[in-house]
Amino acid sequence: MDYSCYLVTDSTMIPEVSTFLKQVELSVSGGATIVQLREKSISTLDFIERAQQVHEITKAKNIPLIINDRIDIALAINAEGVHVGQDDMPAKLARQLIGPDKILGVSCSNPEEVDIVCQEGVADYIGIGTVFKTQTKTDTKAELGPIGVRKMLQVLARYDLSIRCVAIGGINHNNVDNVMYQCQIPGKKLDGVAVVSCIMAKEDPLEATILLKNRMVQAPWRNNIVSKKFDKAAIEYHLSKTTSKLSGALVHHITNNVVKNFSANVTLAIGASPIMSELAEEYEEFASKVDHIALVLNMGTPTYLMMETFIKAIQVYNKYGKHIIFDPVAGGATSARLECCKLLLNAGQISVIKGNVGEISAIRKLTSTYVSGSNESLMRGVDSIAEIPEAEIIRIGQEVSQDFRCVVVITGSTNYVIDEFSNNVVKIQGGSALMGRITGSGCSLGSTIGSFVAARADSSDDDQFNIFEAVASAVELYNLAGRLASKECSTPGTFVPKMLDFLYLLTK
Ligand code: 3NM
Repeated sequence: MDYSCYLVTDSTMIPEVSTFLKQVELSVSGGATIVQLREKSISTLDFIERAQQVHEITKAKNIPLIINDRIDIALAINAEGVHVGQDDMPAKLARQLIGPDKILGVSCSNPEEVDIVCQEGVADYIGIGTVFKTQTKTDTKAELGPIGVRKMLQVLARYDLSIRCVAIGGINHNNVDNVMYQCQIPGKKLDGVAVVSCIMAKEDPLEATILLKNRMVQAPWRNNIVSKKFDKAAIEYHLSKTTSKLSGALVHHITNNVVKNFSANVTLAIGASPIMSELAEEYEEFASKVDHIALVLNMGTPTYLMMETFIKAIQVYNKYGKHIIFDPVAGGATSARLECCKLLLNAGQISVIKGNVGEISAIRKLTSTYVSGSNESLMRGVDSIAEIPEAEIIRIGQEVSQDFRCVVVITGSTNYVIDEFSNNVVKIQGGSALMGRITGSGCSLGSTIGSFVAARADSSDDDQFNIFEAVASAVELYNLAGRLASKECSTPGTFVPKMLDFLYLLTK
């Protein structure tokens, strides 16, 4: 059974130039691997006739036809299966009626529903939804995003069953690669996506189906994220290799009002170029035209408008395969801020998450393995007050890296750079206590990381780009500058220019 390209029909959105059957036929020709006939307001007689017509199309291509909700119609036309929602015929009864051989699918919108399906053990697959907001079905429950989908995959993975899964809701050509990439945990990933409007409403459903299938395959730039095993000599090597390229790096910051000036100065001091832009209309030009560009998203001083800007930027930079560094400033300070983090991490793929222990612990609450109750109050304002043993800090970082498929940087008197995909953890000596007495020292590490990632993110580079080493060497440089600066002064006012000077001298 191939669930990869699961077409769910809807007869209310057919373009004027086409007919319902033509849309289904063309999609099947384009490679839909399974079709669900879903009719919400049609007479039984018409439903049967339509089901027979669609069945002719699917039988000709030897793919299964699933009937939504109406078991009587599935039996009447001998369809290959049925799909039931949570308010439809209970799965166990449906299985009794259709017998052991037909396909049975069940919709699930939360981990508890998945658990019940697994315990009952009668379903062949589950439909996980609603992933994103959709105009097609307006009575849906809360949007899950990839974060919610992963929590449901964890339940599936716990049971050693062969229940398959597809995601549904708001999935289209623009986000299908992210959905497939982000909705996975160790040992369990989606078997496919179920879509309605991105095929049924299209004037060329054949082309739309081909495009969707092509885009499901992971974008090639992401292969580069998985890096080789790190060794100490690599930091020195990458530091020297990257500094010569920093002059070509552009770092687009969408950052908070407190640190804009200092972050721009740090970026300039190390030889890279900063842009501070919140004008969404120009993001497409940046991301498409500049090879060596990275985006730094910093969530300090958040506003509703900023959240919209962030989401737009994530989508555009993902589209062009450009790396994003996310700084969840004070992510754990309030539940509203954690919701902001969730919104952004659901909006697309982030390459690097950087924060102090409190911030990364807050992000960990969004992981699929998190069990509530532990380490609840870790933030005071934007400063981390966490005192957690090293092994636990590393474990938190690993869980975040695993779920979000990114490099994690945890800052503090010791810094940890963690990447679960290359099984790397490196400890980097901290800068100076004075860094905690000025604004923007953490945020500007984000600028430095962004500069290093942008400088090295070049597929034509003879040496394969390795994001872990780029990030680790940025963290090393930044903290080294801090240590050297603090040797020459003991007060914050003098520390700031000294820090900039050493960043300049070390990279020059
Ligand atoms: N079921 P589109 S969402 C049929 O959440 C259906 O269970 C959903 O349509 C669920 O691909 C949905 O056009 C509609 O967004 C999906």
